[in-house]
Amino acid sequence: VILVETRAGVRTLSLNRPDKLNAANDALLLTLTEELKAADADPAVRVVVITGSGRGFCAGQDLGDVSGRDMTFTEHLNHTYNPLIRTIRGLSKPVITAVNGVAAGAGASLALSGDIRLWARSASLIEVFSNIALVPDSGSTWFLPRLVGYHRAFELMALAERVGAEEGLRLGLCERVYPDESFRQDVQAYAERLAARPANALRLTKQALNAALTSTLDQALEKEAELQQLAGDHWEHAEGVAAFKARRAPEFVRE
Ligand code: LHQ
Repeated sequence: VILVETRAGVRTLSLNRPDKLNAANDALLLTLTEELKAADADPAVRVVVITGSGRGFCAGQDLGDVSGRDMTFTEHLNHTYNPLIRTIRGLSKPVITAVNGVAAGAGASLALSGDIRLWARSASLIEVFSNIALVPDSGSTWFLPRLVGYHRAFELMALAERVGAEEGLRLGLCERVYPDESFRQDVQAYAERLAARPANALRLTKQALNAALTSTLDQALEKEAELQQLAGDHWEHAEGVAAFKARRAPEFVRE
């Protein structure tokens, strides 16, 4: 259900149920979460990419796989989707969600959960939940209003309208849009560029930003002062300063 590939410090995890636009079943969600944890623990991995096989990114919950299950909705979310989203947000390495096609329902939440969101020109996002009279889950109620404000978020959720790449970029649902033809190469090149950045500093930056999203200014200032000490004590900082003084490019990757 998940294809795993590592190239030049970039671990790519591909959702692999292309016939169903990578709709999620338990096996897909639990395997993806395990693979993310494995990538976090592997020193050869500096950046993680989550993408989809075939023409879709992820169509959300596999609706053919829900009837007759012995779990409540609450139990199901706490067992599969919520640990996945927490793992992405808590990962010590940058996670790129490379949205190659449609991202719907929990698949839209997954698309929004990355630290960097790269979309193919033909990608789209649908907060599709209200089509089946459910509420947005897997973090959509948290991510989307922070990106577009309450009102646009409510409208997108209430009408379940498809947001294409151009509008997605304008609304801040993604950082970059690339042509379909070169998407996978463009994502790999972007990820390799990110992989050359100082990993410790980025880990601490992710920590600081995540904390700041729910903190006061005072708390953010305190957190920055605490984390700056950890960054400043690390060899990466010495290397950055030495490279600046020597007018050369810093080398942040040490095998
Ligand atoms: C699918 C699916 C799908 C199965 C396309 N399942 N087969 C959490 C916890 C507990 C319960 C419930 O939910 C959740 C969170 C959620 O994610 S709820 C939201 C669930 N997702 C949906 O409601 C999306 C349903 N799909 C769609 O609306 C459309 O398929 C989209 C807009 C994603 C794509 O439309 P098209 O590009 O026109 O493709 P298509 O509809 O033709 O789909 C292609 C195939 O994929 C098709 O199968 P077929 O055998 O006919 O080729 C679909 O049946 C299948 N598929 N989504 N979620």
